[in-house]
This record gives sequence, structure tokens and C-alpha cells, in this order.
Amino acid sequence: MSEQRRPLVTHIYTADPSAHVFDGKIYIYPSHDIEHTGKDSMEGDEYAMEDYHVLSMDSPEADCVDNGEALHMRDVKWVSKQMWAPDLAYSDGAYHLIFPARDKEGIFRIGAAHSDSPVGPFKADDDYIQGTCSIDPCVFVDDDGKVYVYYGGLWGGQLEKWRTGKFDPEGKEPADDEPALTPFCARLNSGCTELVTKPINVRILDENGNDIIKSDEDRRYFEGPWVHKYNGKYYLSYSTGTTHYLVYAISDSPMGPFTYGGRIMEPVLGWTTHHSIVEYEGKWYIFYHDSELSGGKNHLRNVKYTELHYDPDGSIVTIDPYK
Ligand code: FUB
Repeated sequence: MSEQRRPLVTHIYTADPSAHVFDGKIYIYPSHDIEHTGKDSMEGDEYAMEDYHVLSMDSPEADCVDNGEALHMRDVKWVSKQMWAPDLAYSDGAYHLIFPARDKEGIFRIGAAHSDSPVGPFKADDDYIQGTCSIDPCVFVDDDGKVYVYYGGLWGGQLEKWRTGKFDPEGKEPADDEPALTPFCARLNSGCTELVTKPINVRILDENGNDIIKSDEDRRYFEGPWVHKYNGKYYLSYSTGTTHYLVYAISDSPMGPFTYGGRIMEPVLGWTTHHSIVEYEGKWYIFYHDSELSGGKNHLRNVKYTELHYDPDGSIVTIDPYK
């Protein structure tokens, strides 16, 4: 594979790439960033996305193709605005696009849309998946066919507003010395229409078996979970938000607890970091974004990829995105 590290497409802005391989082809499910004339805010108003396009590549060396609009918010009954970072699962013979957006009350929820084709078009369910909240769903289908969804993001993503189990508009992050918030995890049914277990917050532990605390901003969870399996271990990777790293933690179980393993990528140009990890013909790749194409505008990003390497002990070799 050529070391691309340049925008995969340049005719639209794309971010938050979730990459998957189906029938020898790479499919990328990104957010579709658009211009926004309002003010930036802590709630992420500038991330005003309205639809999804599916990108694909016949192989890592091939050009990246935009397969056009796969789902627009006008066709999703429960959505009011902001269709953020999606993922896709193949399960039960169909392709399921799992995506977050604000509902009619302005609360982020996670919905599903389905297709016979990996590039859509996708038909959305009438309502969001009951029991879900927040943003950044990652759907992991284990070798036994069980489907897991991980989700949650701080600040704009509202994760801190769900600490009591109900939406609290005044909800805050924990104190500095308390365990940091972590993503929710639940099992989905094979048709990806409903949760079949109660969501739990996965635990992310340090080297001494203690929960990573809120003030440990180099390692604590912020948003953008991704789960992949390597040599029988489950890797949960995520963004640290305020410190702009992509990091990972490892477990023997898909629901954790996960133990912090290290840093995957140093900060990119732009505030957000969001990625996915996928295997293609025995090599591993990380898809991620930065804001190169827009000259550094945080909300106008572009998807890139590069190869990912493991050390013999299973640790991931840290990537400097600009070297
Ligand atoms: O794209 C909107 C938000 O920015 C995503 O949900 C986060 O992960 C961050 O990339």
C-alpha cells in the first residue's frame, strides 16, 4: 500500500471514517462535513452535517470513489439535525448503517438504517434505537456473530448529561480524581434494530488496575470509540479529546474491562481526532481525519489512512501523522 496520508477525496469534506472490508473491497462510512455560518459552540453547533456518503476503494492502492448520497436527514423521521459520525455492520445478510443525530428535542440518539448493498441507499427505521443516547456509535460483530455497539462522547456529544441514567441538561463531568466517563456498550439484535442487553459503561483501567481518572487527560476517554480484534484480544481505541491523542486499551472480553495500552497517533491538524482500524489482506490500516483540505478549520475535515503496525507483544506502534 502506498502511504497515502493525503485526503482520500477532495470534492467534499469528510470525517470520522469507519472502514470495513466486504468482498475484497474497502468501504468507508464517514461524516459529511459542510459549511456552517453560525458561531462555533461547546455543543458543536458548527458540525452541522445533514447526510451520509459512502466511499469505497477496490484495493488500498486504488482511487477512492464517492458512491453518492446514501441517507439524508430529510428521510429520517426522528432526526432534527446534526447527523454525526456513523458506523456500519453487516449482520443477518444485510448492511446496517448506525448513526447518531439530535432528535426533535435536541438530544443525541442513535438510529439505524438498512440496505442490501454496502453503499446504500439506506432505509431508516421510524424511531431511534430505544435506550440509546449520545454519539459516535461503533458496531463490532464478533466471530460468533454477536453484535456489540459502543457509543458516547463528551461535551457536544452529551455523555456527561447521562450520569444519572436520565438526560440531565445540567449534567457535568466527574471531579478530577474520580473515574473518567467511559463509552456505553450493549449488544444489538442481529437485525440491528434494538438493544438486547442493558447498556453498561465499560471500564478503562490503568496499569495498576485502577479506573483511569478524569484529570488524566492524556489517557481518559473523550469520544470516538472503535473496537477491533487482534490475536484474540479486543482493542478499544478512542480519542482523548482535549489532548487530541488516539489511544487504545486491551481486554479479553468485548465488554471489558480494558487496560490502557498506549498511544496510536499523535495530534493532527484540527481539534477533533476520530479513527477506525481495519485489516486488509493481512495488513492493518488506520483511517482517520485532519483539517488539511480546509487549511485547519476544525469542522471541515478530510479522511486519510495509513498503515498500522503492532509490536510482537501486541502493542501498537505510535504514528506521527506528518512523518
Ligand atoms: O463529527 C462530529 C464529531 O466530531 C464526532 O462525533 C466526534 O467524534 C468528532 O470527530
